[in-house]
Amino acid sequence: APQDTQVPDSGLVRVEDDRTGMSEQSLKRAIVDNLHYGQGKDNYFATPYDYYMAIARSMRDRLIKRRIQTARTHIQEDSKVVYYLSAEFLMGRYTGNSLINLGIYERVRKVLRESGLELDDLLEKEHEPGLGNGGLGRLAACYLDSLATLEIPAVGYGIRYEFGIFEQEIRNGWQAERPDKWLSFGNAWEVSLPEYRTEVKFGGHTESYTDTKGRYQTNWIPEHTVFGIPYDTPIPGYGVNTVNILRLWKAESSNEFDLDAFNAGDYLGAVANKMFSENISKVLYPNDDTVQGKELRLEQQYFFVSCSLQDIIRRHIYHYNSLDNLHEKSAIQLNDTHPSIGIAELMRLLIDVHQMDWEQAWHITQNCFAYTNHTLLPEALERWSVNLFGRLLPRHLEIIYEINFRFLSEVRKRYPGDNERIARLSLIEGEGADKKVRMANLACVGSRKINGVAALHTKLLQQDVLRDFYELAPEKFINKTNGVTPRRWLLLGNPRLSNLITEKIGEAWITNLDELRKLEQFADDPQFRQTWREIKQANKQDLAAYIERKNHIQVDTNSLFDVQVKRLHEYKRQLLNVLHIITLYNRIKRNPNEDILPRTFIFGGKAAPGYFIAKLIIKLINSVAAVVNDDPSLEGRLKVAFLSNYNVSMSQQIYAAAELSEQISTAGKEASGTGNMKFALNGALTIGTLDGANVEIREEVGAENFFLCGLTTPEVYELKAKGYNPQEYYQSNSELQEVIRLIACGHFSDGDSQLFRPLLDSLLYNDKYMLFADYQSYIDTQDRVSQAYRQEDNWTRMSILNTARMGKFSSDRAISEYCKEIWHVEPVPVEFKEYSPEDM
Ligand code: CRA
Repeated sequence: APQDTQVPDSGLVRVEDDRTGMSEQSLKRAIVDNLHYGQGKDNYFATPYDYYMAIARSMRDRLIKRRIQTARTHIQEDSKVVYYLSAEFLMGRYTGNSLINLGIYERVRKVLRESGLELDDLLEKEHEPGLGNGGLGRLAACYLDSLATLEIPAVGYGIRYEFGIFEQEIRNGWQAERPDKWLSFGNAWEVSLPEYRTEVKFGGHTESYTDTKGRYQTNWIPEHTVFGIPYDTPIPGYGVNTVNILRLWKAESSNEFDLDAFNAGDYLGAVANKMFSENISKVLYPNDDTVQGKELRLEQQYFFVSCSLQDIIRRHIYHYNSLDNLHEKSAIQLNDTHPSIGIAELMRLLIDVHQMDWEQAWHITQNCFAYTNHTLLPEALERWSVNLFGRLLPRHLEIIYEINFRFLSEVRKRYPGDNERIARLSLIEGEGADKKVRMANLACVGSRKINGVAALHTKLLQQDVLRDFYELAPEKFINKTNGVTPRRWLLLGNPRLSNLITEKIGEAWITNLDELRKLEQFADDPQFRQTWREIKQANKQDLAAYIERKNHIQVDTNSLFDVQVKRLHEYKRQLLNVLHIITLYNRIKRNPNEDILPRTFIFGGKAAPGYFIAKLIIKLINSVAAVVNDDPSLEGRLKVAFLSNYNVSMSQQIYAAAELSEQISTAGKEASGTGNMKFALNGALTIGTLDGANVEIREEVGAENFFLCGLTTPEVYELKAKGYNPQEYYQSNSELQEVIRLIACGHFSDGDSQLFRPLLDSLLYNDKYMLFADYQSYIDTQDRVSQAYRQEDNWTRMSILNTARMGKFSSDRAISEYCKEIWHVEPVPVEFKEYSPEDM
């Protein structure tokens, strides 16, 4: 277990200590108290879940006290606040993280153990809040942790989906989806604030009129109105008193039952509004890096953005009694284009509701917003049909046309006659019936800063996807390489390694990850290497036990743990990994005595339910596993394990046990990746392409400590330009042919030669992601990996150096850069005040 930081234990227990105290006795009393009065149970009736709830509530009490003091401090100091708008927050379990950030994990563990209870087991009773798909949502969660730790006033705004990312089951090798009913046993962490509910309008039409001061005004007469109810979850910083909040909106009907409709005999019509409203926050769209242009999705986006902006404005007016300085006191970050409707919504609120003139409103808007782009994939660019948009948000469409008119007038002055450029920059694409609103263009025009998420990604944005905007306003563009929080991804997820590190270099690394450099001095120390290996070995044993328990596969803990966990997507090339597995299989079949390094191939990840090819790749992995794992002639040298329902909690265990990290996307496709950082931080070596943040990871850890493979981005572009033909690679590579033929003949599908045909056809005749072009390089590099793994001492040295050199990839570094260069906000320290009679 992780070690505690210095938290005073006075030993005193007073009544109020039940909710704030940090001593062993206070914590014990708090848990009992919450068991009794929160769960209504005593130790005779309580289930492990009841104990979990009591622990969670006890932590929540401690955080709420600090939250109140944080909020007061921010107001007293007139602090500028960061508002992080994101359709996804993939938070993972809260309770372990709160114990860690409060610095009392060990103490609570000890207290429970005295009563025969095991903290780690109880924490597993928490249903993981999975309100995100993958990297983008998890990044938002890491950033909230860093914002609080750096004592920055901040609020995360999003949607309280009733169903988060679906639960994945593997049935007969195929992915099946089950709804994620994460709220069904209650949520100990949230507090609802119905008194701050906001009203959101949809549909209808607009009417113009001239007001009493002779000003031209517009009125929006909606078809529906919906309430947004905020639910707050406290977000504690590590080792500080700052507790920020994540505020998620739930949609509720503003008109539960339409009596007129009911009396007219229209029973279903009477509840239609209720159904429309409650649908909005019902379910997370399960697509990662692709859009599903559904009306409900736009409703979700507008719903949470409108609630959040109204909330920001309400708080601002309450404090300053004016909106003139809104942009001086708020920085609003758009996490991709999902919340970019906020630009039109803030204009509407300022102009229509708060009667500001256009120029001032536009100045404030442009200075509030900044936009992070997360992808170069064309299928992920959001474009809403003007028809649908105008039906749902008639007033916003007018505002967008006005923004566009003014913007394009400026562009015309700069580039007279360059009509193609003007068409590319326009917020509206196309003509006539299939006109589209381009959300990325709206985000660029309405923001003061635009950033990509890794150096290569930002460069490609400037050269490619957002080139015209870059040429127009290069000063807006900035890179912010992603980062991950060392609290969850090392301290909480890998207690054995954390303890060793702290023992050697002290605990400063927890909030200053560059400190890990001090481990370099032990990289050649045989004793240290030995301990380092033993820790990895112990983590591998834990994971092996998990795999056996959950997936019923026995794996050899002396084999190389070769891991690819991430969403299933063709560009991430899980299929290339499979081609390598089959290559090794063929080598052993050809020559049973061939000296092959034993490997365990671990996969995990969900496929979007409508993404057929991705689901077929899962089926292939499981089919290869079924053949390979049971073949006695392999003598256990190859094992394949697809771990079902990969999520944040599972990933913590996986990173701690991984030895080889697969980061093999086609160069130029993965914007950054963040799993790559978590693996290396936990001492796994990377096999990867020069893509996303891999480029910078390799720079930091040193080329000699990184297994590079595949084409570079310029090579990919070049090959594409001259006409890529997978056949050229296929015809000249006999080992590759053998692999493809084995799949084709039905070897992994009980003789069914049709099952995997779609995968093979796409490789042989199109191969959009150039697997064949990178096949040989990947195989050669994997062979080098196998050799290197056999040099145990040198492998350990490389592993230590990877961890030691990961400082740059802390989300604390990323967030400090955002603070200085984008948001212009400063830390606001918060004091912790004990109870006093004046509190009444
Ligand atoms: N799918 C990128 O693909 C990146 C994260 C976070 C992604 C990842 O390479 O690490 O964002 N993009 O920046 C995305 O969601 C809409 O685009 C991702 O998570």
